[in-house]
Amino acid sequence: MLNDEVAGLFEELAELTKLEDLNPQSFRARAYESAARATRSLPSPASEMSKAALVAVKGIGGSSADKILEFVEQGRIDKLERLREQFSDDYRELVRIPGIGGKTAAKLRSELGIESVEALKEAIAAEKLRDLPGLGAKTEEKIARSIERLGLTGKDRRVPISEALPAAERLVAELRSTEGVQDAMVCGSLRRMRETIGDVDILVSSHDPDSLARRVRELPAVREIIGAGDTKISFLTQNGLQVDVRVVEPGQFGAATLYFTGSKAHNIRLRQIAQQRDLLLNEYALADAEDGSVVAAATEEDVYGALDLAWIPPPMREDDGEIERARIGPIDVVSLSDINGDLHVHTDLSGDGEASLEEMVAAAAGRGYGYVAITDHAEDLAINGASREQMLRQRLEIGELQESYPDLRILHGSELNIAPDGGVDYDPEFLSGFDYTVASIHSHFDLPQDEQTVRIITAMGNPNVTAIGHLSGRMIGRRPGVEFDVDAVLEAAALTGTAIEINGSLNRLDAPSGLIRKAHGRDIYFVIDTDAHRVSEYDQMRWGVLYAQRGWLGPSQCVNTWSVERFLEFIEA
Ligand code: DGT
Ligand code: CA
Ligand code: CA
Ligand code: ZN
Repeated sequence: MLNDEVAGLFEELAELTKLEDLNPQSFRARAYESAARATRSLPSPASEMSKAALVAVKGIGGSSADKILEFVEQGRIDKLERLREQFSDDYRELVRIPGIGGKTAAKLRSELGIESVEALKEAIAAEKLRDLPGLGAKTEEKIARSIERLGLTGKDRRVPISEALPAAERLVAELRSTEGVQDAMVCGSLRRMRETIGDVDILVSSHDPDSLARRVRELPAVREIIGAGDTKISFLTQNGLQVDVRVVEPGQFGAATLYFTGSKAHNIRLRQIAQQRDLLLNEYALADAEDGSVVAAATEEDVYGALDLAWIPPPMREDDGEIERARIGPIDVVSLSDINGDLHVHTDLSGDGEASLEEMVAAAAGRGYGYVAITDHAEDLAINGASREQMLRQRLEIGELQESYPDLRILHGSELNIAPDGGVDYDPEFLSGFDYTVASIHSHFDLPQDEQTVRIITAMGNPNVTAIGHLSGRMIGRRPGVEFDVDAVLEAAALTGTAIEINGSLNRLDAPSGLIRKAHGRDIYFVIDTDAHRVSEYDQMRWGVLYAQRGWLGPSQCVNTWSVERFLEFIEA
């Protein structure tokens, strides 16, 4: 717990240092980022380690070690407190708007006194930005559009899932290890894998709900209590996340998680179905409307079952046809245990990759996968791309490694860059030497919609492109995706047999679920990838799978659930 908490503080330090240095590539910020990763995977609690032991860990330097010790001893890091004062939450939100970097934000603050998105919107309405040196009317319009597309508006602000989910999972783990707790679970929009969330909902079961609710107040993650009743408590975390925790008796846990997972529209439909059967459904139970006797309450399966419905995976609960589907029988969506390989994996041959080829391959084998594709960045990507010579050398290394892994098929691939005209790196002959390629958009996000559509379709038509990576290129909460004609792109995927990636990184979750759903039941194939740049990121498969469920993806349309033989036939074709 402590290590995660300290890691979170280092991440925040990195974010704020970029603002202080007016440089997103700030060297000091990078040092904090590696300290965050290193701290998260320390073998023992940081409080039990000496400074010497901390510094000996790769990624932790002397000054980071001092900060860890400072936090262990004093419960705070001075430098962080100072930066928090200098850069308010509102100001930090400002910098998340595409088109506004640290430098522009600093200019807005010094020239116009703008410190929040609200103030920025007012200044745009008054056309004040266009007169600032280096900005102009075009930039002003672009920023206005970004704000609109991101839906960033004051108190309605929604938090990107990448900020909320890891923090919520840590809270749940902490609650589970609290005395008197039987079970704890993330509910609400987060369990439904919405891209952004309003607040975090957590459900806890305990035989003594009242005293437990009191104990929740004392969790270290709690910064400020904003409301508390007998069995409910709402608070803000140290990172400003709003959390509702509710405690129920274990016998009510299923009815309660069902209710608080929502969506509201899904709940309303369930309640109507219950009413038609003279039953009452609320957060405590499904009960007989007349005598109040409980029909089902302990598990979600019980409640759905009593309504003659199959259990519905949470990401599907949006009242978008899932209830009709659940009447027919069990719902066959992809699950983590179906996954047989990861096809978008980087090594340290990519400038931004951290683990060696050996480490990434060993970890894939450790997961019991039947296949893995090593896909380092291709040469056109500035700084991070690998040259032809490096790629050929890697191919030889893979050939040698393969001998040690008889049960894991190691594919030599590459992540290609889709140019504005739809072309990709290298030449056709060199490309045909790869077993597998995933082509992605890494630049020119602002082209008009029809150009983006042609761009993507052209890449799909390339016989050397197996899959399209993170299709929209969005960074949730930070950058909207490219605009393209979804129907035309799906049509091209069907015609060319090019797979569409579902990228499991919480910053991306891309292709968007609406597009996945549109492909449901058609001859269009998806591949759920992690885009791992380090060993721990193989875990992102879990999120990719849950997000795919939001698009109703079944294993038959997900190529990396297939056997090695069937999968190899697919990429050959
Ligand atoms: P959010 O927080 O805006 O991202 O979205 P949710 O879905 O997490 O909504 P939230 O936190 O207001 O409430 C959590 C769940 O509680 C919601 O998904 C369904 C349930 N719920 C809340 N209010 C109502 C209500 O008025 N009626 C019903 N049937 N369910 C509700
Ligand atoms: Ca919520
Ligand atoms: Ca809530
Ligand atoms: Zn990648």
